[in-house]
Amino acid sequence: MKKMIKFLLPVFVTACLTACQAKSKGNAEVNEKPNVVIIYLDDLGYGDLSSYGATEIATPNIDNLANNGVRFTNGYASSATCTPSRYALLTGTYPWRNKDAKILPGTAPLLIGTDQPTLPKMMKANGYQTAVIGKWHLGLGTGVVNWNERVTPGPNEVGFDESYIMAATQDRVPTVYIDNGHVAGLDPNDPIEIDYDHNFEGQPTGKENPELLSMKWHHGHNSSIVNGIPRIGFMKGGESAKWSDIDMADHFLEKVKDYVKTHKDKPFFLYYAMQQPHVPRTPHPRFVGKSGMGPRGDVILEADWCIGEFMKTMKEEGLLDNTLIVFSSDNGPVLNDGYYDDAVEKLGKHKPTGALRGGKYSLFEAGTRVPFITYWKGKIQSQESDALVCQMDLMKSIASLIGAEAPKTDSENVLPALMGESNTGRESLIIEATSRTALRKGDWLMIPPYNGPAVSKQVNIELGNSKEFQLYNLKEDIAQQKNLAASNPAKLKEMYDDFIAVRGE
Ligand code: NG6
Ligand code: CA
Repeated sequence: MKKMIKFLLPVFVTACLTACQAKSKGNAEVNEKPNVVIIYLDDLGYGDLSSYGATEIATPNIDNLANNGVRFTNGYASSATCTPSRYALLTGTYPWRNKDAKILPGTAPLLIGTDQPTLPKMMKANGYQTAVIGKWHLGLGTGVVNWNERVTPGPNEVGFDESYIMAATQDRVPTVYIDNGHVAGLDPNDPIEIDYDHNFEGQPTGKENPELLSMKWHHGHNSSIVNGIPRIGFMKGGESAKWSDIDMADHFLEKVKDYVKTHKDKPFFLYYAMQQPHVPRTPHPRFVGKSGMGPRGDVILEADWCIGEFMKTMKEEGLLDNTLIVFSSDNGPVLNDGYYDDAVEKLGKHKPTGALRGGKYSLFEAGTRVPFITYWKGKIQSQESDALVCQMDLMKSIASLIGAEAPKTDSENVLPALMGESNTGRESLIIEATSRTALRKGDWLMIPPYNGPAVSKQVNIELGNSKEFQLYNLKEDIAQQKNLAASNPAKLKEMYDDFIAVRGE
C-alpha cells in the first residue's frame, strides 16, 4: 500500500498541477489553436523605436514585445509603399505580379481577386474567426463605388468575417469609417459623393481656401478640406459620418479591445492596421508635445500607448499564452510627406531610418527594411535574429503553425525563425519600390539600373535610381555607401541572373 501511494503520488500531483495550470490559463488552454494578431504600423521606420536603437524617443510598449520576443534585424515589408506591402502580406504574393498594386486612390476597385487565396481565407478555412480593424488601402468595389449602399467586394469578400476600416489612407477621401461594407454613421439624407478628378460645385478646397486650414499642405493634399485638413480627392456630403482625426487611434483601439473580448472563446486572427505615423499626423491632445519632435514623434508615442493598452486587454482576458503577435510596418519612414507639420524642423537628433539609406518610396534599405517583431508569451524566447524574413512569408509560416495547407504562392515557411528556433530565414527576396525591383540575397543587395531622379525633391529621399548597377554588401556596409558592382563582377552576375530568374527579363 505504501508502495502504491509512493507510486501514485507523483501521478496525482502532476494531474493536479496540469489541471490547475489549465484553469489559471483560462481560455488559453481551451483553444487548441493559437490566436494570431498582426499589429501593422504605417510608415514607421527601422530606427523609430527605442528597441531598434532610437535614443530620442521611448517606445516602451513596443519594446516590451521586442525585448521579450524575436527582434528581427533583417525583417522586410515587400515594398516601400503601403498598398503593395499590404497586398503581399494578405496574399503571400509578390505585388509586382499584379500591375495594379500601386498606391491606390480612395476610389480604386478591390485589388485582391475574390477568388485569390489569402491569409484570412486560409485562417477561416481552419476554424478561425477573422477581422481587420484599421487602414485597408487595397481598394473597394468593382469600379464605380456608391458609398451610400453596401460597398462590396471588400475585406469581407477576401476572407475577413468582420471589418472596420478606413478605405484608403488618412489623407485620402472618403474620410469615414466603413463597418462591414457600410459607411458608419451615415445620414441617408446627406449622401456621400467622391471624385478624384473634379471638385463638387461650391465645395472649399485646400488650394482655394487656405483660410480654412488648420494644417497647411506642402505638396499634393490640396483638395477637399475635412476637419481643417486638406486631403487628396474631393468629397461632398456624409457630414455625420466623417471621422475625428484626433480620436482615430482611440477609436480603432476600442474596436480591437472589444474584438478580442468578444471573440476569445474561439481562435481568432486579428489584423490591427494602425494609421500612425502616416500623414496627416493628428495626435490626440493627450500626446501633443509629448515627444518634443512635433506631431510625427507624438503619434509614435500614441501608437506605442495604444499597443500597451491592447496588450493589457490581452493579458486581462488571459490570451497572452495562446497568441502569436507579429509587429511590423508597411514601409519605411518619411518626414515631409505633403504637409507642413514640423516633422523635419523638430526632428533633432532622431534618425527614423536608423543607419539605413533611403526611406519610404526608396529601393535603398530604409524603404523596405522595417521593425519586425514576433512575440508569444512563454513560447518565444527573447532574442535578436538576423534571419531574412518578409511579411509575405506570414501566410506560409502561419499555415505551418496552425497545421493548415497553404496555397502555392511566393510566401515561404520561415516559422522556425519567427518562433526564434532557427536563425535561417529565406535565402533571397525581391524588394519593390514604386514598381522598381531589386534583389536581396544573403548579405548582398543588387539594384539594377533605373532612370528617374536620384532624389525625390518633394520628400527629400534618395530613391535608389542610378544609371549604373548597384551592388552592396549589407553585412559590411549597412548604409550602402560602397557600390561594389564594378569591383565584384562575378557577384553582380550571380545576383543579376538570380534576379532575372525570379523577376523575368
Ligand atoms: C502619396 C502621397 C503621400 C502618401 C502616399 C501613400 C502626395 C503628393 N503624396 O501619393 O502623402 O499619401 O501617397 O502612402 O499625394 S502609403 O503609405 O499609403 O503608401
Ligand atoms: Ca505606408
